[in-house]
Amino acid sequence: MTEESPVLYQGPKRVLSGVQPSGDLHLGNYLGALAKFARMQHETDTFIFVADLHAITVWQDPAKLKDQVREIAAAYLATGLDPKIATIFPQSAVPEHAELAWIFNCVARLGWLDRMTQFKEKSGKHKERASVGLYTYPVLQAADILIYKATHVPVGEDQRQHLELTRDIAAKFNHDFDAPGFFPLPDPVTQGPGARIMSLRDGTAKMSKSDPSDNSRINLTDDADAIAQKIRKAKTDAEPLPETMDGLAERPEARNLIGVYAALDSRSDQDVLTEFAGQGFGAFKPKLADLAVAKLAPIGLQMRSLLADKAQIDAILADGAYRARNAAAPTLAEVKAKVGYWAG
Ligand code: AQP
Repeated sequence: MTEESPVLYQGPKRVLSGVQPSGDLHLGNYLGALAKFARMQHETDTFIFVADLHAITVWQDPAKLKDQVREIAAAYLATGLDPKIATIFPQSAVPEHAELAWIFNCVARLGWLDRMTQFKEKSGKHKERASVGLYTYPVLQAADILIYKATHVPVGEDQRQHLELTRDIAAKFNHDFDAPGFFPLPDPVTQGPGARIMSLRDGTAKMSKSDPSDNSRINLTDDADAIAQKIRKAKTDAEPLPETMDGLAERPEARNLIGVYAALDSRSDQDVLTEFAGQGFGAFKPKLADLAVAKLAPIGLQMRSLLADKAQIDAILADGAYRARNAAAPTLAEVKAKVGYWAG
């Protein structure tokens, strides 16, 4: 007997992703996520949100949260998202995310969440003191994606495990509620340069907003001097650059800087090595600093100019929220009918 193949989702391709307003955006967020958003909006229907529901899984100052949301929106715009093409909105303005997340809390299994490595990293030694929201964060993430029946999710490598969980939740919902092919099993879009940018101080740790050392990351709001200085101070070694990537296997900091150069210049790592082979960091770092300043300083300038007009950013977010709710509401109505709830 042959096993029946599962009924696949037949709907259109749709992109969804988001970033938390929980600190300064950095080069890793830009290369791993924002740069991909701007590229993908031209290929398909694109929804990009500011993840302010996720942000409060750890403490956020209420007096600052709205401005933090505006900053992420400004970063989206400054890195090329066009609100006439993509739908850009704050997550908290679309209550359907939270409502679907509750239903998914009852679909997801404790054992699945227990395996999430990001919770272990973020809760640290005192996991009993972490918020319940931090633990169920990946379930809300599944709702963020599936409320729009998104099929493609551009993210950095660190989000792969959460995307697997989204696929498990979608498959279990489709199975449990006798709805074959109702939800898509979305694919993470991690390929391409910059999927995992490492700290400038430690080539084995991810570049991260929450790293206490500001020198570990290049912030999108850093000016030209700060960018150049952070690259000058980046940890490296005394060896010259090799001819092939194999020669960087045991040199994580050097490999990271080559990767950053390649991603910023839209070239392959090997291509960059071929240009710099035999040279030391004394020669390479100034070239990388020039490139990073040329690519990133204009983003910071543009963000500052956009943030000077809060009313304009708020209008873009309000329009995006209206469009997002129109897209989310029909999915939630269908889900409620499948679960056996009253409509409305
Ligand atoms: N170092 C990185 N390299 C490539 N991509 C990265 N991303 C984050 N760090 C890197 C991607 O950026 C997107 C938005 O991330 P987020 O702010 O929603 O959450 P995060 O992954 O928790 O970001 P941080 O900077 O690492 O924050 P903290 O320090 O709070 O943990 C995601 O697509 C992510 O993959």
